[in-house]
Amino acid sequence: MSKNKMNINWFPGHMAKTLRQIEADLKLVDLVIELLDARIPISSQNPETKKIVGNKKRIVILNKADLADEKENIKWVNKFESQNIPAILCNSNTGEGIQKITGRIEKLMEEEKQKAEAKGRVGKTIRVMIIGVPNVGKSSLINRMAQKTSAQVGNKPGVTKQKQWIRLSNNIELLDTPGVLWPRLDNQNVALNLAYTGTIKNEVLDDQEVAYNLLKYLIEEYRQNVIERYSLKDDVIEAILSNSELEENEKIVEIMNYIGEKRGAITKGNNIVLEKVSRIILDDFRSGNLGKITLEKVN
Ligand SMILES: Nc1nc2c(ncn2[C@@H]2O[C@H](COP(=O)(O)OP(=O)(O)OP(=O)(O)O)[C@@H](O)[C@H]2O)c(=O)[nH]1
Ligand SMILES: [Mg+2]
Repeated sequence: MSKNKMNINWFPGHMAKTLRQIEADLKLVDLVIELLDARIPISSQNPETKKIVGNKKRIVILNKADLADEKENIKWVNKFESQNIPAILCNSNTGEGIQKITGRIEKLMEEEKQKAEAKGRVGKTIRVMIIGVPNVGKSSLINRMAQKTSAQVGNKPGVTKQKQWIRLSNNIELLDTPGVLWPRLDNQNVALNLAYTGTIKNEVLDDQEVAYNLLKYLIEEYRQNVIERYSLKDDVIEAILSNSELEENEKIVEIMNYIGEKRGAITKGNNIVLEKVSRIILDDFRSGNLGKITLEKVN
């Protein structure tokens, strides 16, 4: 397994341009929806978000909540709320949780609304934009929010760059182009988390290395999910893990072999094909077949 792939630069060429675009768009909105992956709320957050968003009001959406551990979802919501950041769990594929968003936006803007009304400005529009790392579900969320309220999409005159706005309710409009932020890849743990969830594509990290590390985590934190998914035997796993003749990494490879045996990932010569096992594990994780799993827990 190669280690050197870890140090790849992650689209730095687009970074400055994207950032300028986001900064320009931010000037047009009152509030930012920051979309995070509920399975990796830390790794899917751009470290510069606070700086980029500045003093704008912010709502966090923990998306793909359907794929994450329900107990951990609740802990994460509480953690954000305890920092005064409204947080909502969503599944942008089915629309679950989406209906809560406009209510939270209105609540967050209540004070501004009253101030505006005191000055005689009634019915002021609240403008919102979505930001998030690639693949976190920005487009899905926009489509969901639009559908739910039978969106009116249209050009608005009077805005310097003609932007598309989607009217969500009487007074909320959503910018229909999301701000794509880059994830942080200088940290190997973050890079792996983004690879497990499919944010970083295969060219960046190799499948075997990613699957090996994922399985290691799953055996520690979600062992029963692995055992059930591949019909493994508890005592075989126990025997591998307590085998003092095996190094720690050999134990995980041994479990990969065991999964390969169970799933028929075997060549004619009866060798387990680790590449195939790796794909099986990664596909099962990403599609939710390994169950609801959170990779970063509140500590
Ligand atoms: N299970 C699940 N899948 C989701 C959810 N939201 C989005 N997806 C899936 O995640 C993938 C990426 O979704 P997109 O909406 O294209 O993500 P994006 O942030 O717009 O991606 P980029 O435009 O590439 O930055 C798609 O396969 C979606 O179906 C969710 O809440 N749950
Ligand atoms: Mg998109």
